[in-house]
Amino acid sequence: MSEREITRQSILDTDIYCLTAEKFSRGRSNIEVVRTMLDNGIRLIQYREKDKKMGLKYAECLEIRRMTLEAGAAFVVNDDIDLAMLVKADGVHIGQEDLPVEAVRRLVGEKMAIGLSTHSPQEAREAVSRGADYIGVGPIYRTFTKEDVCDPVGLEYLEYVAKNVDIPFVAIGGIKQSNVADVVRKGAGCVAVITEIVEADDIGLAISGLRGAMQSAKE
Ligand code: 3NM
Repeated sequence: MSEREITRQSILDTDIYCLTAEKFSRGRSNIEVVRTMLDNGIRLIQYREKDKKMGLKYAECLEIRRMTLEAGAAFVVNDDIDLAMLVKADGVHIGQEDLPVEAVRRLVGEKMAIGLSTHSPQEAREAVSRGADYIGVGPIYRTFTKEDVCDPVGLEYLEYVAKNVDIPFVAIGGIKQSNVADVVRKGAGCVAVITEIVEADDIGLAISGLRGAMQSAKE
């Protein structure tokens, strides 16, 4: 796959946004899973590990940063702004209860993308006015991967964002090969997935299946 320029504006210019989750990876390490993702053409990776110690997260992020740079892929760190800055990630992804976007911007400077999870039209509007570079839109379907997640917002909220929000967005939550066509038809160009990929017997096959279903929905 050809190299792409990674900027705050272009970070979501790809089809699948893969997130790590070692506890769902069936004995495979995050490094091994990310290697397979990159080898199968994934160009946007988010490091998301809620339960690991900071020292271990730092070591894993350093390695994933090296691997993503080599592959010409973008790298985003979830929650930990210090970690994102230390490893020179392309972006940091935060939630509604984290520091406000304006404060994160003061820390990370003008180059790093800030992604914000949103669950309603009001949160989407606020994300734009606070200066987020992209928003997560979800959970589209029920998910058991994220703890304390709200009820699914369904395709309706996604449709609202596709029609009314001017910054890039990514659909997330319970997205599978079997339902991704509906998500694409409602306007999502990029989908974020955890278990559909990290839990798969064959990660390469899961990626090509999802990609194929997205392509057919676009045709
Ligand atoms: N954020 P899976 S849903 C990390 O709605 C995350 O903001 C969500 O995992 C949100 O693809 C979610 O396994 C979990 O359902 C996505």
